[in-house]
Amino acid sequence: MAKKALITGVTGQDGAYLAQFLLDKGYEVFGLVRRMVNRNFENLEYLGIENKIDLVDGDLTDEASLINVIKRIYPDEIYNLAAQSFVGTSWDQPMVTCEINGMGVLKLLNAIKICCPATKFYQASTSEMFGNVNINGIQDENTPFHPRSPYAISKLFAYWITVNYRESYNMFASNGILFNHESPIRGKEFVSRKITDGVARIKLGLAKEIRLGNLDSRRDWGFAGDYVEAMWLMLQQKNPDDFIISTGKTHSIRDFLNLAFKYVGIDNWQPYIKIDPRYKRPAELFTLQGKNNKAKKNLGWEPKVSFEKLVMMMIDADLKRLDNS
Ligand code: NAP
Ligand code: G4F
Repeated sequence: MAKKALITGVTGQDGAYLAQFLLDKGYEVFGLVRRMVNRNFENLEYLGIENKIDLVDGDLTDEASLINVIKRIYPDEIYNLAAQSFVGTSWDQPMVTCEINGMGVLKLLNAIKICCPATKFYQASTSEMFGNVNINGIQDENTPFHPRSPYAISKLFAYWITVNYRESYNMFASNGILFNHESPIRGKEFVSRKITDGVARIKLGLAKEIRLGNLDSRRDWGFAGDYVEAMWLMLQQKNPDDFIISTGKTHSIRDFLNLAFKYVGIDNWQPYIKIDPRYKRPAELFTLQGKNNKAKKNLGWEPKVSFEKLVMMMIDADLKRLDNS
């Protein structure tokens, strides 16, 4: 019989790629979707899987809905990818962010403990939890946390409650500490897609500038399609554990701009960039670079898509989209 997986956040970037990955592995895939006036299945449609997933109604902030869904499906694996995932918004809406990203995870773990304690659980933890610790070095699973945003703080609660349920109730609950990962279906509010969409528009004569904040921050950027495999691998291990998933390399926003503009034949990008204080953050996280040795050794996982290839893939996809619109 096919294994059953429940994905929360299935309409997001990672949810769509993970659903595609699990469908290819022969899983029966269920996706939790919350009520919206206008539901958006764009990412699932982009990957051509919108009709292959069983969509179930529920919201991470509503424990009763989670219990109902879990009792209906009895999934073998649950991947919790749902979140208010935009760091910038977390200063404007700190309570909603903590309600979904923090308490929502506790509600989901509790629902699993009550209904199906043997179900394996994956929690989407984040490199944001490290903050500026070890800024000149590389972060690994032993680096202490110092979160710098309401988003990171909410995720730190979720990280520890996942560890706690594992230790208290012997549940199979693992944290993936994922560094930034992007793709052609990344939300346009994130800097990578904002740049590739903006560069494509400038190339096609549809825009004149891109407004950005801090160009000096550095991120360890990988491809989302590679990272969802690591999520799955974590739940195939004998024992639950926590893993960093990253490329091990770091680049600045300026590096990203250099590469993106160069790819469309523009060498001097400075005139197209306007610094806008609206996009600067109250507390910045300057540098992220993750050491992925544990994942390489224990999961046999490695990133396949390089930074350069990722940027080109995203620009190609944005050029194609805009050409067709
Ligand atoms: P994303 O594209 O923003 O997707 C977030 C998903 O969560 C959407 O499907 C959204 O549904 C859903 N959601 C939000 N609030 C919900 C609620 N109350 N109940 C049910 N669903 C809800 O995020 P992503 O980039 O795919 O990231 C996936 C997860 O990994 C997130 O938890 C994120 O914090 C974490 N993470 C991401 C990265 C990265 O670089 N991408 C790195 C580390 C960790 P709607 O369509 O209804 O809005
Ligand atoms: O693309 P970003 O918004 O991603 P950020 O804040 O690193 O968060 C992403 O990665 C985390 C993993 O480390 C996830 F947990 C989280 O859910 C999300 O997926 O910003 C990247 C950097 C920041 O330093 C920001 O200040 O880019 C800088 N930046 C400069 N100008 C900008 C802009 N960011 C955005 N979004 N928009 C700008 O105009």
